[in-house]
Amino acid sequence: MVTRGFFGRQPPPDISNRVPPGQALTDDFPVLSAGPTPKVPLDTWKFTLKVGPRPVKSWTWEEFNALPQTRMTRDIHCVTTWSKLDTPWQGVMIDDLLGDANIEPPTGFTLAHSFDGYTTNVPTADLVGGKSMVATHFEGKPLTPDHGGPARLLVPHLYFWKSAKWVNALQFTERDELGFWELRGYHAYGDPWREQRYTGDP
Ligand SMILES: Nc1nc2c(c(=O)[nH]1)N[C@H]1C(S)=C(S)[C@@H](COP(=O)(O)O)O[C@H]1N2
Ligand SMILES: [Mo]
Repeated sequence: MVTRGFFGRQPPPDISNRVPPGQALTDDFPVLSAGPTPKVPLDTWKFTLKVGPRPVKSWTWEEFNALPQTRMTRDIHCVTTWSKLDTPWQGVMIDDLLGDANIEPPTGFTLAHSFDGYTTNVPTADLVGGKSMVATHFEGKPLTPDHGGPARLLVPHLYFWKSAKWVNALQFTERDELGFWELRGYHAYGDPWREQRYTGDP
């Protein structure tokens, strides 16, 4: 913490407008998983883009790490009511995955799949246009296994359950197919600013 005394000191930044309704700030990084942390060996790690049932492109860990890397610092909001500001991530933008696969977004909806069997649905428009990445680093270090390492989806503008840990595929679907938590009472979209926590929230 650096202070510059009474003169020239900036007023504290207003952060209240960065905290969505019903959320409280935390400096910790809680771990929330539906099951145990899976072991994901890098030598068999593979990430796949699918259109419906059809795989269109896969990357090994080595190939994935040769893709353009982007850094992105964002606020994150968990449906269990914690928010964490300015979390620094690094990884591969979904835009760059589509670019490397040489495809345009093929359908309006996406279902993310993970090594632990977890799934979550996100409209494709929420993954492209610089909004989302497959993150491999947090705070400049490789993502730890409990937080989804080696790689997790990061969709920071939606509740954090949309950021699938241990992600291994994005499947583009014709319809909005619900994922693990969405089938169990969580909102299909999950906008923290509209407090879309549960099915039936407006
Ligand atoms: N594969 C997988 N991804 C997951 C989960 C999970 O159980 N499995 N839990 C989700 C939930 S409910 C939340 S709040 C965040 C928690 O991420 P963290 O443990 O890094 O805080 O991961 C999400 N991604
Ligand atoms: Mo969660």
